[in-house]
Amino acid sequence: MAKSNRMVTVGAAQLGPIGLNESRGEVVDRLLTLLDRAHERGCDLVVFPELALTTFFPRWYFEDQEQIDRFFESAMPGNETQPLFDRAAEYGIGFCLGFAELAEGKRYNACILVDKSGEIVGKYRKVHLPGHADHKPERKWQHLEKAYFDVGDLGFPVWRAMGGIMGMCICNDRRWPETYRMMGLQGVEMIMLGYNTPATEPPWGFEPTHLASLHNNLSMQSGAYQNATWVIGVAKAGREEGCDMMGGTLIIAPTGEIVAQGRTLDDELVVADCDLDACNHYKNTVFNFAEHRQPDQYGLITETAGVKLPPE
Ligand code: CDV
Repeated sequence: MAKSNRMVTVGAAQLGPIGLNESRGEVVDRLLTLLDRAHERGCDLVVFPELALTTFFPRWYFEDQEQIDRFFESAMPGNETQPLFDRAAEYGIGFCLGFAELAEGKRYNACILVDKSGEIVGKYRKVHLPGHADHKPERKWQHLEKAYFDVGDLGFPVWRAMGGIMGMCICNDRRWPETYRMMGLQGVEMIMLGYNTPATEPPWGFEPTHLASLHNNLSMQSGAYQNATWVIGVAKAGREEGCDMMGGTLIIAPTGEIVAQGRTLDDELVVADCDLDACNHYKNTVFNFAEHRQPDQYGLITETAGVKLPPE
């Protein structure tokens, strides 16, 4: 029987570690292998992680701008990424790809949505940049996203693609309810996101692995449920240049339930059939925004970034 055009078979393409000196060509070959597997398994859409073409370079302090810029793409597709676009179009598979973008002198932690014909139909630039802007030699690992990237300037757009309403965000964005709600208010039905999350040493201090994993699931499951949307969270995993990265790739239904999850810390394709009509029930009932939200009462959310304490 033919698949309904509201059923999207998604391949969450987790990546194992990428070495500092691994070339774009070598990485793209790994992405192509995952794409081949996705084709064999009947996927319509493949989601790759944040900064999927290189190692997670903000963990190092580089003084020289040229050393930083080698991790950035100034064209998308470029020579090295073109084969990914070609193979995906040949298979009729759409994909979401995270990469470092150099555009008009600005540097973004970005991702794109490519449709089944190989056209870029959406772009997102990461808004919530974690970490620090200054070198912290006392830290075992740097987290220099605030130094190497500009804050995303595209807001949280959504696009009509793959038969539904699709949105994207990147890594730390997944911890913020505003991210999901901005897309929820535009009727999003599937949010794709990739992440690079250390298993024990986030920039805010030591955390046991079980908490890193709890917070990963908690954020994405609540974002899915409270906005009645699918969430596809895809990890870069394993020991990358000595730093343990959390896996935990998840496909989450609009009920908040996990329907598929990664089992390894390596390149792995996690597949699920995602019925976009499964969003309808909660969008029309408990989270019928038009009927139940009270935006007049939410002023503080856009008035202030920090906490406004009550008077003493
Ligand atoms: N790449 C990220 O944005 N990582 C952040 C933390 C761990 C710095 C995250 O929220 O997972």
